[in-house]
Amino acid sequence: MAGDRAKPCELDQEKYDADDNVKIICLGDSAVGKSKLMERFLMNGFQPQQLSTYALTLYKHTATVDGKTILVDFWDTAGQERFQSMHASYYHKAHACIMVFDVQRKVTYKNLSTWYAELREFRPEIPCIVVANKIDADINATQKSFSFARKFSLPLYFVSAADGTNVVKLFNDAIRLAVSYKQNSQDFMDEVLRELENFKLEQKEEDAPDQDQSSRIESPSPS
Ligand SMILES: Nc1nc2c(ncn2[C@@H]2O[C@H](COP(=O)(O)OP(=O)(O)O)[C@@H](O)[C@H]2O)c(=O)[nH]1
Ligand SMILES: [Mg+2]
Repeated sequence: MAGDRAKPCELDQEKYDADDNVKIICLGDSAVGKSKLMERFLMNGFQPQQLSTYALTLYKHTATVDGKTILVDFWDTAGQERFQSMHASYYHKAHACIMVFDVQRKVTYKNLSTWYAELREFRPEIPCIVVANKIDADINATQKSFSFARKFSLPLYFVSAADGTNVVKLFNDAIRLAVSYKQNSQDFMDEVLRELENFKLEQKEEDAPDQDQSSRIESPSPS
């Protein structure tokens, strides 16, 4: 109805220009676990706002980064991802992206390239974390090589919304990346990549070559 198109204040995106406000978007196919991940992270006292007119859900969160209080809005799709494309306003002013696939469904991994292309069309520079979800359901997933992340030099996290593995780390890192992007610094992104790289090396040294089931970063191609 054209008459009552008054913009709800929740969608006033001007606020994301303020220093203490960041917007983090979540992308990925239907049913990969995007909403479950949000809920898992914000388990205590989250208040999702369903904005059904806009096919999205906002999760509000307050974080402390370097002693500063940051208001974080996580944007979650609510059905529109079925069309493998989001409205431009979804990307508008976003400071970081969490891009999820389901380790049990290969097609959701393949579709990352479509999501990534659309993300870069609207937000060429924002930090993006690739998330392999549901590792609880496929214990061998962490052993597989998911080259997509490496190809684009993106951090890759193996997580489970069901049992909580790596969920808090994922979101806290995403928040730091968003804040650091806002401050025009690549520093934290570099730090995360370095940390993941070291973790990978440590794992390689520590583990028996075949049987390890612990969560680990993807292995580089065999040397
Ligand atoms: N085993 C397992 N199932 C999960 C996990 N995360 C989500 N699911 C299930 O996957 C389905 C889709 O989750 P949902 O969060 O709605 O996906 P979304 O469409 O990406 O938001 C639900 O049945 C969840 O219970 C996980 O880490 N492990
Ligand atoms: Mg959802």
